[in-house]
Parts: sequence; C-alpha cells; structure tokens
Amino acid sequence: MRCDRVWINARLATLAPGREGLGVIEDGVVASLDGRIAYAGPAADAPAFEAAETVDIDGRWITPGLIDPHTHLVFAGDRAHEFELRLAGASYEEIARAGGGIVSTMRATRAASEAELVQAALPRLDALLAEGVTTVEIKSGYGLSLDDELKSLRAARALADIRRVAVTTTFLGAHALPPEYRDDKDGYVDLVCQTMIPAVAARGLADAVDGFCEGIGFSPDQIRRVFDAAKAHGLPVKLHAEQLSNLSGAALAAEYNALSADHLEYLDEAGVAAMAASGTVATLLPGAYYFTREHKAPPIAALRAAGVPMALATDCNPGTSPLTSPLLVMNMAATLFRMTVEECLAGVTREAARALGLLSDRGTLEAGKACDLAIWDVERPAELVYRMGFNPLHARVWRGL
Ligand code: DI6
Ligand code: FE
Repeated sequence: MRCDRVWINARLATLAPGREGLGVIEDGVVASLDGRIAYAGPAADAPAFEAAETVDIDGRWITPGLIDPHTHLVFAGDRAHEFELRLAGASYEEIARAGGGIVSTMRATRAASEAELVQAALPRLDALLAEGVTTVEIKSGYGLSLDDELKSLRAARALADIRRVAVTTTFLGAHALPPEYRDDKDGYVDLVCQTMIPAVAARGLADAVDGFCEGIGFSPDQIRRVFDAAKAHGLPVKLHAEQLSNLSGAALAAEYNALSADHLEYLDEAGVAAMAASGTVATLLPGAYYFTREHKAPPIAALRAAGVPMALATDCNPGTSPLTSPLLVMNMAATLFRMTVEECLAGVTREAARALGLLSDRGTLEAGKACDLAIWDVERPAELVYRMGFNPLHARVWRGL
C-alpha cells in the first residue's frame, strides 16, 4: 500500500465504535495518505507499506487528535480583576451592574480590530494545541452587534489560516443583551433573527447557531425564534441549556434536532428522554461547573442509562471557564462528575466529533478519516485522565503531518 507516513510500534486507542471500550490495539500501525488515514489497525493484519517516511514511536499511545467542541476563544480583554472582586465577596450581579461581566468583555471585543482579536485568541488556541487538539469549535457572542459579530467570526476563521488546526464556527448572537437594547430583549432577538443570521449565513461565516437559554439570557420562546431563523438558513443549532436553572432548553434543542445541548446541570428526566430520542449530544463543561462553584452536577447516570452521547469541552471563556486544558477537563469530568476513563476519552474525541456533526470525518482512528492524531508518552490511557497539570503529549499530527 502506497502511503505518505507510517507510525509503527504504536499502541492505539482507536475509539472505533465497533470495538469494545477504547478500541485498544496493542501492537498497532497507522498509515496516512493525502492527509487521511489509509490504515489503522493491528500490525499483524497490515498490508505491506510503500511509505515515504516511517516513524517508530516506541510503544507510545496514539489517540485520535483531541476535539474541543465548545469554546468562546475569540474575545478581547480579561476578567482577572472581576475574579479578584468575587474573591473579595462581590456577586456576579453586583459586578454586572457595575459594568463588569459579559458587557465588559463585549466592550473590549467591540474596541478590538479583527487582527487584535486573532492575536488575543492565539495564545489560548496554542494552549489547546499543546495538549493535542486538532479541531476546535469557536463561538461568537461578545460582539452583540452585526459588525462585531461578523468580525469575531472572521477572526475565528482566520485562526485556521495561521495554525494547523480545523476551526468550526458558531454564531452566538443570542448570548447576552447589549446595553443599547436594554428593556428591549425582543427587539434584540429581532436583530439576531432578521439581520444577523441572514448576514452570517450569506457570508458562510458560521457552521451552526447557538443561544443562551436562561433567565439572565434568552427565554425558550426567544430561542425558538432564533432556531427558526437558523433552520430557514440551513444552519444546524445547539444550545447553552440548563446551566443555572431548568427552562427545558434541552428538550427545545432536541425538538430542533440540535447537534448538542451544553452544560445541563439542571437537566431533568424529560430533557434526558428528549435528547435520547433525537440523538442530541450532551456536551458537558466541568470547567464552568468548577469555576462557578456550582453544586449540582449534570445527571450523568441518567444520560448514561438513556444512551445519550456525552462530549466534553473547555467552554473557554473569560467569565465562567478561563480554561484551555482538555486534559484537565477530563480529570474534572472524572473527579467531579464520576465519568469513566473511557467516557472521558470518548468525550474529547469521538463524541466531540459527533457534537460538531463531524463524526463521519474524524474523532476515531479509522481508515478514510482525517489523519489527526495525538501521540502520548504514557503507559496506559488512564494516565491522560488521572494526572493534573501534566502534559504528556509527544507529538500532534494534523492531516497526516
Ligand atoms: N454561559 C456561560 O457560562 C458563559 N456564557 C454562557 O452562555 C458566561 C460568559 C461570560 O461571563 O463571559
Ligand atoms: Fe459556553
């Protein structure tokens, strides 16, 4: 078999659906051709390779490249001072009333140029890449005006031109109410539905549409209007749902065949059943749970029992999850949510790909998929979940290189 590169002496966690657990292959080989996986499987069954390059990885583990399916990576400024105020006893509401919170990030984001947004996001993206991320989802939602949302989405797309990574973009105009629409939430939702979504769709700047369904965000009726506009423009939807309270957002998302419903701390049985019926992925964000000191964990046992796929993401954002480590996300999911090692590793690979609608193209080590790999200096895959603040990445491969 002709190929560009072959990695030999590898232990594989393929995450392939037909195989049990992590889909482990102890004496494995991966071969790439034109950026795709030409072969991933046991050395014993491998064809004879005619490879331009052979890489002996000395028994290290290969997993699919990691996928972070929920981030707000593009924003300007920071909220470290707000963090200090909160440590001194101020509440999120007090800070918001004093001009802090999402609106302070909105102001900084509006003041920044597209190039400045790219520069601000780059160190955060690099932190993800350093831990083996090969695909990242990036939301807008800190511009909250047509021009500033378009600018944010362009910045997100531009990141893929300067780093070897795949970026998917999500329009999150319905994230927060900008001050110029104070007392007119429905007017802002009109702007999102009638002006922003058509403009974003016409420019091909978003792969999906998201919203924040919450008392401090948007109501289910308003989200329904956003989803209708998204559907009218052929864009799949997803939703920040049941993060702080239960507004049955996950069931609403499921009704629209959403790719994912995210956060889900306050999800109830009916929401679990609706997600299971529609195949909507539960994207869990333990970094936000940890950073906000939430006490209610998402109903993992119920999701597991109902067969709802579970993905994991950093939710990297300046207010509730200033986190850029998928490895720490896995540790938090295991420690705080009692997810298994298998679930954690699937959550940042196969299920994360599913949450982006990309499972047929990546997320597992299978012939035909993108050759996106993470090669790890560990003795067993559980170490990737078990350790904290330690990065055993040996190499990251994106599209075969
Ligand atoms: N949920 C969150 O936790 C963040 N956005 C959202 O929809 C908060 C974002 C921020 O405070 O900047
Ligand atoms: Fe988020």
